[in-house]
Amino acid sequence: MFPYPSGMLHMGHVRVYTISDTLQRFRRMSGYNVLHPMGWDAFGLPAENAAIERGIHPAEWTVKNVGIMKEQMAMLTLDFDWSKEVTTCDPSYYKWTQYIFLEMFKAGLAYQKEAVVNWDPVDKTVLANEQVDHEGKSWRSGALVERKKLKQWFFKVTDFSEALLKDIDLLKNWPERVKQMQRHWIGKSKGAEFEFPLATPTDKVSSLKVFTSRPDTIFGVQYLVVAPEHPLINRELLPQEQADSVLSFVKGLDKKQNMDEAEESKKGVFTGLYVNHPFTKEDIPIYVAPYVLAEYGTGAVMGVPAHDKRDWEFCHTNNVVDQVKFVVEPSIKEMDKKLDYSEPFTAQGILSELSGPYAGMKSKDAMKAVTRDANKIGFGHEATQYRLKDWLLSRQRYWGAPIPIIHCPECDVVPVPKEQLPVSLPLDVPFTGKGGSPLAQAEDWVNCKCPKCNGPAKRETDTMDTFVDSSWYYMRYTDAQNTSLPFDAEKASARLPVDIYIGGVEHAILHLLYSRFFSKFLLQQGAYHAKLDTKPGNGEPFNILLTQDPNNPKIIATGEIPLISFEKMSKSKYNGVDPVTVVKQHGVDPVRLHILYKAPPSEVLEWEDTSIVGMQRWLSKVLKLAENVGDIDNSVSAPIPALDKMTSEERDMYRETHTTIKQVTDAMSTTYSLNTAISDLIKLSNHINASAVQPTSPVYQHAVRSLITMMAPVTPTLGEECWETISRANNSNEKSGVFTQPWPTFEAKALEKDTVDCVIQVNGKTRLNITVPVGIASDAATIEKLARDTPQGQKWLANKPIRRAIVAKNGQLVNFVI
Ligand code: ANZ
Ligand code: ZN
Repeated sequence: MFPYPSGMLHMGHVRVYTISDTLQRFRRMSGYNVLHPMGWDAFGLPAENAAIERGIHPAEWTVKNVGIMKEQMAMLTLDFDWSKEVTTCDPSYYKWTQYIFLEMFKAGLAYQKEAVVNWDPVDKTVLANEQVDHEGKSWRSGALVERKKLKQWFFKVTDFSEALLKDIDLLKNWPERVKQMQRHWIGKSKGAEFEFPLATPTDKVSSLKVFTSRPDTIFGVQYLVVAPEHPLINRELLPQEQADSVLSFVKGLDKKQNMDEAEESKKGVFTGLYVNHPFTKEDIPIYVAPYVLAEYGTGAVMGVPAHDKRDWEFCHTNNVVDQVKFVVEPSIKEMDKKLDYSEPFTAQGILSELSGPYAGMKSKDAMKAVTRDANKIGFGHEATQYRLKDWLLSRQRYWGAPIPIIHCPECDVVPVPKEQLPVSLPLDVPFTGKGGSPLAQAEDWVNCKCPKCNGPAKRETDTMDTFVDSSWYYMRYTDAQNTSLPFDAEKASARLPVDIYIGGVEHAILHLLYSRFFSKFLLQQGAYHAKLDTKPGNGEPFNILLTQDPNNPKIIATGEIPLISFEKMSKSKYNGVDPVTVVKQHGVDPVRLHILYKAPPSEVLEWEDTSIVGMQRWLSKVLKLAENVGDIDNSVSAPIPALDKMTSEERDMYRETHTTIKQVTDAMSTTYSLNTAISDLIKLSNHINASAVQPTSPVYQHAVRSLITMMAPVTPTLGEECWETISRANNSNEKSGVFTQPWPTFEAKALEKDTVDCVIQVNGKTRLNITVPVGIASDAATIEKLARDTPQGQKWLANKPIRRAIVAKNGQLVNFVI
């Protein structure tokens, strides 16, 4: 994941990029053609804040930061392909972001509607959530922030809800937890939509639709509740006696400092309207309350206080009914869950006496029956809802990609013709933090000609959410210099999907979901080549490896990650551990090693540098081993003897070397447990150090060479240095450097042990262990002899003759029956 150019890499970045650099070096050595690109998620609020606070232009601030961070990356020996660099705030990039927006617009997937924003009444400007403090006050003016409705741009992500949900199953290499988070975010819910007829219908409105996931509770409906934004809440539709109080209640809600607070509140008022219950024929009151969300379902619910917690609370807060009607009871099996009338019973069960013709049915069957009967009388039908909402992408900010739209008084909304892209940001604008977006104040820029009628028109002054930029950059990497398209389909399909995508788990939902949406859209548009279909994860953008972010808060109850902006996060990360200082102090290789050794990628890394010293010590030992080999004249030419020609020490060292090759290869290519790979490498170096095998032995040289080759991806500078050291005595092509060396492969034969650890049982009871040469492991008579030679064997076998010997597991278990 590319970074936001805040001006300084933090430890979280260092970790993520060290992992990817290590893996890419390993893959290259293994013969792969690797693309390891880097870029900058360079639009966003902090640059604009810097402009407001310090008078630096966002562009200047960003360019400076990119320069600093690039140097830091070089210092960390991160090997990126800079020829593929993308910078999202560069017109050569955002031209294509705008192009994709227009494609979406053409496909009907970008549209405008009203939505609520945070409004600073003093500075008269829209605030991002990050600019509103926990008391609901503006970061700059300190004024209490208000809610205001503005017409804004949306992407119709919900058109892809089912595809985004279903195709999670194709993502074989995604962590299960992340897949679960995405499923939950999409939030598919099955149920029914019911349309209650108004008790006094008018020609303007005659019914009220609700979505319910529990049609089986239909007999428990005691009132209906609509969201404050529901069209029913309108002076013309409300009875006169109630209109004033209802409208003033709803208006009062707007003053609530933040939206969460308003939604949390279970307060509500009666609208004066009733619906008729088609099954019970009763008249049922309609309430209005903010706990019902305008954007979910139909913006209205059937209130079933007996079986829904929110309805229960609402009902009791507002004294809606005298008696709660319980229409579902625990089934016989769940008698222990006995009905307690002091709280709602929210599980499924058996329908009670109060459920009319459905009494006695199981919830599951009743849901079907009620929906079927509702269908018959024209009261409703089956329905599916998704929690996923359309993506509000417009921002009333300067530092983002301008939305390429022109508003014409004659022609309405007109897309900017593609040949006029990019719609560039004007540079000379006021940054005051007051009076709205700087773009809206740039009159020369705003006023333009309508592309359709050539009359005077105005540019859209909203810019795009930075998540738009980052939803397709990985595709641009495959063809970063393209000047006629976002990317070439052939080039993209040759590379995509991304094999390994590494980043913080805080992006498990939005960034990854939006990216999936973009790749599905572009695939549908045929921008991708059909070849992609034959690849795993059809149309899905990448396989991921997410790192756990230690400073990332979690909602304890659900384990979910709350949505916090990346910018806000990065400042607080690893409070004050500056990677540059740490590298200067300890050297880059020990820092890289330490980071990878402390925790596997999926776990939290707590930074503390006490054990870095241990890593430094290990590295000097490895350098010593390289010197031992470098001192030998003919280090390369001497052939490694056949297994049966090796001394037993050589045989052990050879086995240890190849076992390590196997394990490290496995960690680098499949399990990504780089921490255990490092401990395997440490073990191998300890073995070489402790062994009696001399540096003159080709087996020793082979072991050291393998060790250094395998360490190189993790510790590139030490790798190169050691390689030069061991190659100094000869003129072979090894001199060209460790990264031109092939990744070592293991010989299966070398892993075989020449002894077997044999557990000996006597009459089925384990009595002793002996080590026997592989050759005799199935020879019961010889094993018996060896066993009788030990004191334990003498004790348990005594002088008794063996009646039967059972040899199992290739001699690892022998049972003597005496
Ligand atoms: C009656 C009922 C009875 C409900 C019961 C639940 C339990 P999920 O499963 O998350 O989709 N609901 C519907 N629209 C809503 C809105 N706009 N704002 C707030 N709540 C809304 O939730 C579906 C349930 O959430 C629906 O089923 C509805 O309450 C409520 F024993 O209807 B239920
Ligand atoms: Zn026009």
